[in-house]
Amino acid sequence: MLTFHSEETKKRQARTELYGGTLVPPFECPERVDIIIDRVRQVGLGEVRLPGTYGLEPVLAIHDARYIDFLETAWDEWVAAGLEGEPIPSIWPARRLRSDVIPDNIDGKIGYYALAAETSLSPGTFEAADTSKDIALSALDHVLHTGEPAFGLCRPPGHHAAVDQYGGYCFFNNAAIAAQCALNDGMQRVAILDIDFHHGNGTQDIFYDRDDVLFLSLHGEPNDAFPYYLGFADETGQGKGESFNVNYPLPRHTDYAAWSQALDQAIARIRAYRPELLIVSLGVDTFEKDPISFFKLKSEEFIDCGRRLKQIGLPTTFLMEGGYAVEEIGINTVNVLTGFDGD
Ligand code: OKP
Ligand code: ZN
Repeated sequence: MLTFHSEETKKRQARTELYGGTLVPPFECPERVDIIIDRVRQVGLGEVRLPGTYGLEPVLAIHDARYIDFLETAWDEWVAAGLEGEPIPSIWPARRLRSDVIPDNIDGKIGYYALAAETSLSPGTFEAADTSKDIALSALDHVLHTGEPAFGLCRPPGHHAAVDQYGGYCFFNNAAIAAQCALNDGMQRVAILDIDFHHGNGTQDIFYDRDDVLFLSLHGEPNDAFPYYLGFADETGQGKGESFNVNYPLPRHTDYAAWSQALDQAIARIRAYRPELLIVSLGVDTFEKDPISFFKLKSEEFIDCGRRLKQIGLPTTFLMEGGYAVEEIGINTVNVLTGFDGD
């Protein structure tokens, strides 16, 4: 399988993440891509290519123009305001406040556009997100042109990013951008299967009222896991989109036996939808040793996951999302891909 990768993703080098009341080095660190690409080469997964450049038009097809502009200029505005740390929101348009006005003040804008506080902005974040989207679209293009699978080693990840909100380490929703491009290219139905530990709230929200994208997510139950306020089983879509959103919330300590049962249900639903393309939001934070998650998947079990995905028999684009057990992230990610390739 082909991999799309760029060192430009490492332009995001935030120093801080707000975690447990202290500022720590971000779990979503640039070394993640080094370790994954090393493993891709070590096992001989296939050729590694640089992405093409697609510009902002495909981003504008999903995200709000003023949100994109905000991400591009936020760091400079923050510095111009004389602020010294990294931009972290400290107030939001929460319940009982107005969310129909966007402040001019950078502090207010950050709160307006952020959905969570762990994700500090930094110089280079916009450029890294722009490249991450290029990687996703390059992987998609390869799949559309050849029918062969491809892996987009995206960083930063995308599935928490909504139309006009960033957070959970995500800025541009790579999977949503890719799905929309496939539809614009003439496809009628695209399925996005999100197997990251966390619910793909951004992707769900973007396609919630549509029937041309089936979104399915296996994740830690919202009662107990980030992003907490979306991802329940009763969220099934609305209007035309009714029944085209499927959530599989799972409890703490879920092991591969239970997780793969939910995966099989998701696979059956995907087959019934008869999509022309499958996009896999590939997070490996379901791993037993992930530092911020609570499922119990073992390294070898990711191979079986890849095998099951192959069984669906669809042109498939894998896009990297989360995974924070950095030491094993290469093994676990590439295990899914080799399982799919059938070695
Ligand atoms: C991004 B992706 C856990 C705090 C979690 C944010 C997690 C973002 C995950 N105590 N904070 O879906 O892997
Ligand atoms: Zn995750």
